[in-house]
Amino acid sequence: MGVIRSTGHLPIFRIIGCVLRLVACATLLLASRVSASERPNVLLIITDDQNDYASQASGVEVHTPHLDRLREQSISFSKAYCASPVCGPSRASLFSGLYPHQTGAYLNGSDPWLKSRQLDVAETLPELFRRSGYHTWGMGKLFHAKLPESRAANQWDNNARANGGFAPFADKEHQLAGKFFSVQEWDAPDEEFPDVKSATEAVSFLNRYRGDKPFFLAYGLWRPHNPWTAPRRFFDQYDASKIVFPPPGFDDNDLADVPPGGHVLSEIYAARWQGFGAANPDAWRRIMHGYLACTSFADWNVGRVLEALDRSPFRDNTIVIVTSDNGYHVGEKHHYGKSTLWEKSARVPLLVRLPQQQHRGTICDAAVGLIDVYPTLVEKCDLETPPQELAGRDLSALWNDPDTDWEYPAITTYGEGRFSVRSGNWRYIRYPSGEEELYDHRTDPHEFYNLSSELEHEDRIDEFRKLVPSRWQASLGGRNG
Ligand SMILES: [Ca+2]
Ligand SMILES: [Ca+2]
Repeated sequence: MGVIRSTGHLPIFRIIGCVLRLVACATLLLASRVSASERPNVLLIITDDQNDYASQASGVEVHTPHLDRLREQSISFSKAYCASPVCGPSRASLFSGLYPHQTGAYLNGSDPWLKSRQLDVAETLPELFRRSGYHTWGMGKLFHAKLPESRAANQWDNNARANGGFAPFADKEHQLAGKFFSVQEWDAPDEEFPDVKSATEAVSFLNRYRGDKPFFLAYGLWRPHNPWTAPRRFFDQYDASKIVFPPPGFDDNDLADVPPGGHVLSEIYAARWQGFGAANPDAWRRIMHGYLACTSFADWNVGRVLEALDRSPFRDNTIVIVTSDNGYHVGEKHHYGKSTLWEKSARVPLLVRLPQQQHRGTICDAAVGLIDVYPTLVEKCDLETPPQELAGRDLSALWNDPDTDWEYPAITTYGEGRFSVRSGNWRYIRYPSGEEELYDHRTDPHEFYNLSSELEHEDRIDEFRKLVPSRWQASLGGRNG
């Protein structure tokens, strides 16, 4: 009988077992769904040619209230650097997680996504987000380079390449102001600017998107890139006679200790700027006024999108990243433009606001790169593994533990063999001829004093030389500037 009872009970145990397993499965399934739905949204905002004037130590007064507010809510990287000091290559690096010396994309006009073998097999950030189950939405100046048709068509769910005509390029009539190098107050409606139109679209997306998938939203601005045209009210925020001038990073005799390789870069835009009359202090001051007005105009556009995010249901589960593709000289080192290996071209704003503003107000002084954005997003958003081996590192170690030893140098290159690195308190530069520069940022934040020939720094320079890549991918071509 005992056997019969026991056989009689077995089905009950089995049923209980089955139920328990079902409950466990359902719990796991639910948990995985919760975890998938808890993956954060991402709002990536990229301004264009925005240098470090808005940082507190710059000595330049610039009105960026939205960036200032975001800084209070974010982890702020005080030493963030682009991988390349011009638009196309910097963005190729940001969106691929590969350095220019790995892809050959050194110069603007190099068509990196059409020509580079490495980029051909790499996944872009939006491609990876999409493959990982995100809704991808892009608008404005993002890649600044053509992608193969099939890739362009498949990485943004909003078909950004066609939407509004501003992605990846602003078309000529929307760049505003006939001359590319000009300063002009604009009295027509705001909506004539591509940055405003793109921001309006981004605001509309945030207002209406209620999809099941988390989103990756990328908004690329054209400003403060020239032409320095902005609605008049942004010019009016500055009293032209009170603008700090010349800018604090200017020294009349600065280039005397710069080797010829540095002069070559500093002269890239010389002809254009002589045409503008920048050697005339009044014209130069006018350029500064235009650049500051456009920086404030960019900030206003960024603010519109941030405010829309904060009014939306996504406020507390979105990672916000605001940065720029490269910095800009407004006369510093006798240079008007980018394309150099100095701090003014290489340094960019980088703010990361985490969901629920975790670690808000943290200032991180480690030298980091835009190269680190890709791997950081892979980790934070639990993305699939991309096919390319990422060159950067997940930045979250820095906000999880501010005392982390961050021994990774922030590399900026411009052309084969032209190398620059920020590490600790130092900037080291090496040109293909072997000419070098070394600056001590503890005492020389504007890089006035080239210490590379001083014997006491020999060992340090030896260490920096070891960071120069042993292999440089052949250049894909393009143009300087
Ligand atoms: Ca740029
Ligand atoms: Ca100097």
